[in-house]
Amino acid sequence: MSDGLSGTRVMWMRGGTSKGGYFLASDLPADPAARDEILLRIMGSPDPRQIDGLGGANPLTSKVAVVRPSSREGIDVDYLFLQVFVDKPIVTDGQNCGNILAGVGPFAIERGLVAAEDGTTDVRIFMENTGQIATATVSTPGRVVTYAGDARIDGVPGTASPIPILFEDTAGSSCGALLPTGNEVDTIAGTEVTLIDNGMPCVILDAADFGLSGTETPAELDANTELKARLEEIRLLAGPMMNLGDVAAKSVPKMTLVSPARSGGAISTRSFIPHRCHDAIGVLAAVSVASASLLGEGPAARYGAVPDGQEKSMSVEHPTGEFTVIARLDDANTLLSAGVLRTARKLADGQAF
Ligand code: NQM
Repeated sequence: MSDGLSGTRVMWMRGGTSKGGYFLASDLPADPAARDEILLRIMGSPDPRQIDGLGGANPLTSKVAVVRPSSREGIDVDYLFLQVFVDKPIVTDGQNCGNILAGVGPFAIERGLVAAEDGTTDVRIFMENTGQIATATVSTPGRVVTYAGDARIDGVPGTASPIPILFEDTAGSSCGALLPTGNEVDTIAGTEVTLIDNGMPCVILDAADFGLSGTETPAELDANTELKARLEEIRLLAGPMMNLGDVAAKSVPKMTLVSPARSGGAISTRSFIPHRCHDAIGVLAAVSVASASLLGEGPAARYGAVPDGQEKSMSVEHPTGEFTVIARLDDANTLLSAGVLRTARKLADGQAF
């Protein structure tokens, strides 16, 4: 364990379309305040450029996974996700992250927490932020983790080894219920929204209600100060309605504008996380948007082109491509599980200061 000044062991990884530091819990102080102080210093926060640290000056590249062996029955490792704010001295465990999750399996095997099989290795992960379980399948030919492969995910150049992830029982992960207000549609500050949590608390909004087509680039949306002010007004009101309390200093709920799919998918999105527009969309945010499309009414139901059958392949379009969610439903159309494909890559392994 480190005091941070003498160096802290870390593996830097890309997980899906995010990037960050992966730590063994035993390599960090147990006290959260001491831990967060080290993480802020390693990332270079607070500073919009994170010039004095390893963070990439974007919420998507200022992320941390803390991993420990699990004492839970049938679970290999426990994973705590921490968002290190870029420009504020805040480290929060108030949300989960399905992209950083993609690196947890390879990291756990590389650090010797999970024994690799020859071929592929299933890693059962307890997600501490939400108390839920995911199973990630890691390529391990010859019992060694391989990052090279043929899988392609939008938002990441090139190809890498596939990491399929299966989520079960994600409904109400942070809000206590899939629809925390009990309604498919609520009206906040005069705008119709769906408040939903199927792994990530999301406010689903109709892009048209903001005078937008939904095809704007993240840069265009980020420059739209009037839009941002309206979204934040709605977000602050939505927080308590979603059982999240005061969300002024929290990274949830995410604000997701939806519009009709343009490239043959189920729906098109622009997702704010929550103050900056995502270049793609978060994993569990995509699962939550897909779930909102399955409802009877609301902005996502309005536009969602939902395929038939109990197993639905739902392509959620985003600024840099699409994200396919394989949704498995029961006879009552309740989502039983969601499958996603991610990749990850080890970037560096050593000591951070
Ligand atoms: O929704 C960004 C990401 C995420 C979170 C964010 C994520 C998820 O793209 O599961 O993956 O919403 O801050 O990494």
